[in-house]
Amino acid sequence: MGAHNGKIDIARKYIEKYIQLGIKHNRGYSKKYIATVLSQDHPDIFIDVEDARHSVRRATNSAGYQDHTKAGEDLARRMSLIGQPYDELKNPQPFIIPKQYKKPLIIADTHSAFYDRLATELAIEYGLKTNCDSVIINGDFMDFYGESKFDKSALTLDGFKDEQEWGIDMLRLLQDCFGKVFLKKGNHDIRRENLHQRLAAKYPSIREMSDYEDYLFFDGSTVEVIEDYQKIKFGKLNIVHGHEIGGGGIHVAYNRLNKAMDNILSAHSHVIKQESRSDINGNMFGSWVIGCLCNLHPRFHPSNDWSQGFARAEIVNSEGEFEVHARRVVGKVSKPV
Ligand SMILES: [Mn+2]
Repeated sequence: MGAHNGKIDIARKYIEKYIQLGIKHNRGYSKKYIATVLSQDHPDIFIDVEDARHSVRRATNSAGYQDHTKAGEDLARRMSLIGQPYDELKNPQPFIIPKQYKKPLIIADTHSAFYDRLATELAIEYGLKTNCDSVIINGDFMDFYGESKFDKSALTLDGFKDEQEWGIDMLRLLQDCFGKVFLKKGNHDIRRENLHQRLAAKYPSIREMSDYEDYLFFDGSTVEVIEDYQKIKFGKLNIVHGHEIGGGGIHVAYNRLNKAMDNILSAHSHVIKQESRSDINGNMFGSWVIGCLCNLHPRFHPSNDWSQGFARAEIVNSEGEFEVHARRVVGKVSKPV
């Protein structure tokens, strides 16, 4: 027994402890993790993490850890020493619109600097006229064009500060008009965070960043932010921005209905489409793609088949059944789709 065996003995004790913890909590601890704890607990014995890792490896290569897995405890022991999967979703549960909100105006794809003033005004006006009690911004409220991977002019890069002011002013207007704002992040809203994460990997000093609530904060704000991967439940209607479930193409409403296999309202594609289907039992499901509120011919995508539109939804009974009233912007007015 020399110093070397002492190292392996102590590594074995830790490994056994983490195997038992792993079995108990149904999770795994990597050898690196165990080595890190070992070297922190025993700086007198292990020079560094690599030194501890060497002992952990030697210990786990010996009998008792390399048994061929038959079933049951052998397999559970082996799985306890395999690292956890990466778990990045903060709250993967759906966001449920509280029952007190029964008539939301639903808008999407304003894209901040590229928003269309008239279309946005028509949407707000319609929401006010129909007594909407809240507004759901269904993604791509902001654009963050300056942070896209496409080439851009210095002018658009320079607009970052104004963009933040636009976001705050628009949210404040919507809250004043409807009382409550639900702000779901779309693929453009998260550009800011994505860029920051890429930079933070290089420059750890900038790891801290404001979250979306803080970035768009104003005095008296009760805006609720919904993550980009989180779906919204409004009674029996599922609401997603669109990028979360894919299913684009010409038949976007049909494709998203097939993906969801349930009622679905989405945006993201900047077109207006509707589809409905019945299942084998006669239950009917609908799909609404609501169009955008941005400029139809922005410089980054001048020719396209986009349409401007918006919708309102309404809960009609205690079962959570609902109606969707979709609107299309035509000239200077909005009309039912
Ligand atoms: Mn989008």
